[in-house]
Formats: sequence, C-alpha cells, structure tokens
Amino acid sequence: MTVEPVPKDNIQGDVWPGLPKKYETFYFFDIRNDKGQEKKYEVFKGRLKDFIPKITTAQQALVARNKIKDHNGKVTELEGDQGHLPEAHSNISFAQRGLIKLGKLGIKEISFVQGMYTDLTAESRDEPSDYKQPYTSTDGVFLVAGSSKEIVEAKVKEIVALFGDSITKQFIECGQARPGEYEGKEHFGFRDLISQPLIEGLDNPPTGEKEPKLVLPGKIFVDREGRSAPQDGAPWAKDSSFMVFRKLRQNVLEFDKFCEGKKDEYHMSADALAARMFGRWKSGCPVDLSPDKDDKSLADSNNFDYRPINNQEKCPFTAHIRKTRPRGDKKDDGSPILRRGIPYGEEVKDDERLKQETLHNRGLLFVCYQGSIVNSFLNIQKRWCNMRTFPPGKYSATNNEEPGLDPIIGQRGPNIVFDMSIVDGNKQTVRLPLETWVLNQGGEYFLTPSISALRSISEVA
Ligand code: N7H
Repeated sequence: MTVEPVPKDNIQGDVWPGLPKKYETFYFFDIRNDKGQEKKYEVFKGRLKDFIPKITTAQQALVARNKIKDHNGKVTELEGDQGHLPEAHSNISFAQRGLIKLGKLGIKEISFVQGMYTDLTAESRDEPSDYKQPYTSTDGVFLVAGSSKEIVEAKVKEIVALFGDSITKQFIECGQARPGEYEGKEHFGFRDLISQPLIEGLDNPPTGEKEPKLVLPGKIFVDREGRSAPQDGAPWAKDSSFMVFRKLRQNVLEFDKFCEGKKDEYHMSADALAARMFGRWKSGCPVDLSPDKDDKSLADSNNFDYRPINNQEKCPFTAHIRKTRPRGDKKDDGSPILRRGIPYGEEVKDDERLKQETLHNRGLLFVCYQGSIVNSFLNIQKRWCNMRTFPPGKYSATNNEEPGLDPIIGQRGPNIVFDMSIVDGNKQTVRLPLETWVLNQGGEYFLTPSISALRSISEVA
C-alpha cells in the first residue's frame, strides 16, 4: 500500500527539509488586542494573511538547498559556503496561548496544551530557575534563517514592520554556525545533524541494510498516516508539526577537562572517551562501526544498528545517540524527531582557556519537530535519557547494574546516581561518574502550522 505523501507546498520549510542556515534569529512575540477591543485579534489575523505568501515552504526550501548544493558541490544543514547566496527564509509557530487568542482550539496534545515549563518542571527534572526568559507568556515565534547576520536582521525588520502594532516583541535568541573548520560542528566539537529520520513520501528510502527504515509521515505531521496522537478535535491542523525549542548551555571547558582527567583511569584517549559518551567521534564516525579510531571515511555513515544488542563493547548502551535513537535496541523508530538546531554564543575565549572554566554562555538552540511531543521529544528526554534503566534487558552486560543516564542530556534528579556503564580500554565493564555539562536555559512547545492551517488561523471572523 502506498502512503499518501504530505504536499511539499503545504508545510513550512524548517520542518522538512530544513531551512539552509548559517545564522538564525528566533523572534518571540505576544499577540496584541485590536485597539480598544479586549480579546479581539483580527488585526493580527489580517497581517498573518499577508505574511503567509512570504513563508518559505518545503518546496521552496528544497529549491534553496539545491541552489546551494549546485553552488558548493555539497550541503548539509550547516555546511557549505552560502556567502554568495544572500537569502533569508522565514517560518512561524504558535504556542498554545497564541492559538487560544486566535480562537484555534481542539489540539489534544497534553504537553503542548500545558506548555514546556509546567510539563517539565512539574513532572520532570527542569528547575523553575532554568527558565531565563518569559517563555510562559510567549504567544508565538518567528524563525528567520539565512546566509548572514545582516540579511537575517533585514528580514526580521521586514516582518516586524508587516505585523506592526499587532505584536509586541518579547525577546530574541540568535544562533550561528561556528566559523571556519568548525562549521557544521557544535561547541563540544562534534559534527551534528548527520542522522535524521527519513519520511515516507518525502525522502528516498535508506540504502544501507542497517540504516533505520522510513518512518510514516504521521510520526512528524499531524493527522497523517502513522499518527502517534489523533488530533480529531482540530481538523484545521492537518499537516502541521509540533516544534520543541530549548536553549541548552554547554560547558565546553569542563567537558574537555573531564575527559582529559579520566583518560588514564579508563585506559583510552580523551577523544575516545568523549566519543564513547556521544556514540560518534568528532568527525561523525560512529563508534559502533569504528570503536578504536576516528575514521573520517565513515563520517556520514548511518549504517549501523548496535547489533548484537546485548553488547556495549563498541558503543555504550547510554551513549547520547543510542539513548536518543536506540535503533536495534527497539523494534522500530518509535520516537523520531527532525532536529534543526543551531549553536549560539561565541567561540571559547582566551580568558576561559586560562582559567579552564566556562565564563561565557554558549550552547545549542535545540529545535526538533514531531507529530507528538509526548511520544517523541518527551519520551526521549524523560523516559530514555533521564532513566537509569533504559535501555532495558542489559543487566548481564552491565555487571547486573542499570545502564545509566545519557551523559550529554540526562538530567540529575533527587536520589539518582548520575553515572553510566562503559567498557574501558582494558575491556572491563566499569562505571563512569558523570557531571552536568549541558544546562537547560528554558524553552517552549509550539505548533508549526501547515500552510492550510495558517490560512484557517488567519480567517477573520
Ligand atoms: Fe543530540 N551535539 O551536538 O553534540 N546529538 N545533542 N539531542 N541527538 C546527536 O547523529 C547534542 C539533544 C538526538 O539518529 C549528535 O546526527 C548536544 C536533545 C538524536 O542516531 C550530536 C545536545 C535531544 C540524535 C549531538 C543535544 C537530542 C542526536 C550526533 C545538547 C532530544 C540522532 C550527530 C546541547 C531530546 C541519533 C547525529 C541517531 C544526535 C549533540 C541535545 C536527540 C553530536 C550537544 C535535547 C535523536
């Protein structure tokens, strides 16, 4: 049976295939009342109608990416010199409180309805003090991505002028690809955004035997085949996707110092220890395919599945990429997310190197899209990364102890030992105590409406 494909002109381009981005601004806004009219937002709706044709759809993003590819010979999310293609692209997303103002009710996704702050401070391990911006009063966000700071800033100005007094700026977050040889790498120095779920009807099927299979479109888009959460109360939302935004600070010097400090005890180089924690070497090469050295010829490889699955000699059970996408450890790709993040903050500075201490805020503006936050992001963060017992059934290979937490994004909790099981350089299964190198700075859940959903939202009563 063939799956009905999601129309590329009905989805926003950052969801799929991803907007080309060297620089990106997230402009968080509040929707204002019509003048003198409480709880009426018709002016905003009118402006939104004018904005819809300016949104970069998936179809247009594909064209833009291909143009860059032709220009450079290659392009990944963050790679490639786009210096000669001065373009900026915009998308828009709404938090639940924005949709309520606009009269668009019926979304049943519980996490989205209550928002990230409530969801993750009440029922998971975020602390209220993590939230450094007023995320709990944000109605929506414009996402503008492009080839340079100037071009993105000009586009933001254009959008702000279009919406005029129908919105108030709350705050902005800016990300940029790292410079020179570090382009495409995040601040710990690892290449990011190599592996993404491939979607039936949009992507070509994987070619490698061990690569994860295509996922049904309903895993990423609302009300499509394979849907993880029915949205029958909101038929207008078809083809939309839920966006998770999370600002994650990275303490790079502390991470490096830890690996250097532990290398002798674990009988491997600092780079090898770090690679074990991620599941890939800095180049991107999977440790499951090359456990002892970084083989750059495998930097793009996605052809691995951790089999035999009750063995962690090559890749620890709790390595970041194994926790977040267990491949052979699970029957199917149960919680797929399309990751579209970008680094923020400046490169590590001399004063920090001198003190061996992080003094400036830098990290990742983490963004991911999915058909259900509960079944994807939340499941990954809360039930997999934060749980010592995941993946299950590994006791015989971990000296009858629990596998441990995700060393990169696992969050400490009361009475929880923060460590992981690992096979050291002498082939001994031992515990590695962990420190916190990634610190949450807050975020929010959004709906990235399809173009048809945006038209429906913009209908003036
Ligand atoms: Fe992770 N990093 O940039 O160093 N991540 N991530 N992530 N992550 C991955 O395989 C990183 C975070 C996933 O398909 C790689 O494409 C950092 C959150 C998933 O095999 C690297 C942070 C969540 C995958 C990083 C961070 C995820 C993945 C290897 C925080 C979800 C794909 C590149 C600051 C809750 C797994 C690659 C697969 C890969 C990094 C956060 C999920 C290098 C630094 C919050 C699903």
